[in-house]
Amino acid sequence: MGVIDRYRDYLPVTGKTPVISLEEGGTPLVRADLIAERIGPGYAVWLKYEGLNPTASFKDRGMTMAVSKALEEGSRAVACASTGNTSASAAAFAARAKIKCVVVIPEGAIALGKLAQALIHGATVIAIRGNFDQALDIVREICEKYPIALVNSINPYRIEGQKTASFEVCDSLGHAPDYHALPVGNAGNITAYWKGYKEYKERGKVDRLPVMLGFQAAGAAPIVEKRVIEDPRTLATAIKIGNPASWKQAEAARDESGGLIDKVTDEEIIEAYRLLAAGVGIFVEPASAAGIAGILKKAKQGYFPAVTSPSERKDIVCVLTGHGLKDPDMAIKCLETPVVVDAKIEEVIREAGI
Ligand code: AN7
Repeated sequence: MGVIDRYRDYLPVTGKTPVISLEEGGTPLVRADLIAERIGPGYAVWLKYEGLNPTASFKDRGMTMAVSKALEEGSRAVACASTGNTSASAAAFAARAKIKCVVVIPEGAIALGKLAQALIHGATVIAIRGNFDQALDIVREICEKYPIALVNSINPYRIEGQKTASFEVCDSLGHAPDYHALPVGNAGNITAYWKGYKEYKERGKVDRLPVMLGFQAAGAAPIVEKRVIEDPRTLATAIKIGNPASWKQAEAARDESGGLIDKVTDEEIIEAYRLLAAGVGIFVEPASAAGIAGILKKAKQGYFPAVTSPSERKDIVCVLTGHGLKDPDMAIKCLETPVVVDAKIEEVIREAGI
């Protein structure tokens, strides 16, 4: 069952809404003691593994809503600007809905897996000589002038679908976490999680709210630096965004929850990326490691208070937004290439150190 059918009572859908679903959501919440040990005694770290959605990123939750509502409202085409994952998701759901999908991306700044997805799902892909923020401006204007539904996260239905992830976190834990950490790019995800947590509390499903911890890449940290970044830079291409569309909402989530939005360097991101893969067994794309890099950085700074009683476990949920196979180039780039030997057993044994 997809997120619309599972959480229908919390979503702006009716019996007349044509549900376009790829059975998104229902992703696991994986405990990661290796990370928790680095936070401190009494802490548990849970990884919401959103890379296990149908197009391998968290975007599918919002996209099922956006495309279903676009279809309900009579649109025959959807469009988005994207750093990659939104385009992959939009292309897949549009294919399922049998409508046209136009995606505008920054040339040369999209991970290979994401571009392959958009193309194979049949989207019309246009690369601009410019960055994500310029692509979004163009698509916004096109959708104002033509009968095409904009499916970036400024589309309120995207946020509605996306918020189901916080319901799942609460349903899995049996309560809201103490802290909720995630990467921040265009800031739709942090906006949606916060909305979801608040709604679950209003409906009496949980009795508290988490502290929201958002992390931007240091070279693309407009919210942290309180200014638009004209030329954002980071190897985490998914969050290479200089002027987030949901800037204000992200600040509201931070302030209302008593949380923070901080930045992590590319080195810290890659360190967390490798730790997740080699130490925890979960392969994510670099942007997804920003949340882990962030909590490790905050732990080193003494941000997390000591837990005094063993019965008072504190839960940190970290969202892993996209699968590592989205960006295979990055994994290969930061590792040594395999040694090549002659096809002889002795040579393989020697190199393997058996
Ligand atoms: C893996 O696909 O903006 O703060 O166009 O792909 O909600 O933007 C992707 C963003 C984090 C940031 N992790 O989320 C796009 C796009 C991954 C992402 C983010 C993105 P938001």
